[in-house]
Amino acid sequence: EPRNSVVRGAFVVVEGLDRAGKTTQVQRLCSKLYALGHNIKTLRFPDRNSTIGQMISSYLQNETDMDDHVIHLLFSANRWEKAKWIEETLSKGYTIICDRYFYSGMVYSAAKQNPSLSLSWTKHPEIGLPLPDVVVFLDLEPWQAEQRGGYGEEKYEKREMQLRVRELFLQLLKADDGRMKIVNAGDGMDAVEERIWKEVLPCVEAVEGGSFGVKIG
Ligand code: 2DT
Repeated sequence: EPRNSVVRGAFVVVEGLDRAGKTTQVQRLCSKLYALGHNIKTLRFPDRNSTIGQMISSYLQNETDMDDHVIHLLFSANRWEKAKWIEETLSKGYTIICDRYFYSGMVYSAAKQNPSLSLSWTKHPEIGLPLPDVVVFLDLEPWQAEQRGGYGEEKYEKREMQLRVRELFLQLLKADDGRMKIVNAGDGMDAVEERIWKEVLPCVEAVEGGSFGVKIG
């Protein structure tokens, strides 16, 4: 059970390109926070367990084709399925560490260069979702990602796509209000872990101690 002194949990999002080490870093971050006595829940998007998540998974594995707008809205719906759970969990005092969120949703869809699917269009279905307190963007140059063993078989794991995704993440970062932190993920796991920790811990402590978030506007 969460500690009584916690006003609400913090909502922490980890974003980045494929092969940036998100999964490992999310695990390390969780165990460090847990060891300090924080109550932690994890989440990842897409959440492939729901019916919508299974449709997304089938799309990513090139088993089904869908219109670019349709798959975009399914990714968004997959977050809306969890929105209430996120709010309730935070208000119970759990800090949530989330592997990808609507930032991925925006940039991966906009990177397709569909003329009727601009970066600003992609944001609309996300408006009203719980807003993260801090977003760590694990930045990696695509050539570094490729040195880490090449990409997998899924839909977006191609160099051209990854280059555009990175540019769009950097564009979001420029327009951001300060909650998005860029972390160089090109070095060893331990160095990256330390950089993430420096960004996340102060935020978790501040939120658990009494500052409140708002919704995506
Ligand atoms: P993983 O490899 O992390 O499972 O991601 N994606 C993800 C989108 O296109 N839109 C989204 O809203 C989200 C959350 C990024 C699978 C792929 O799905 C992409 C990579």
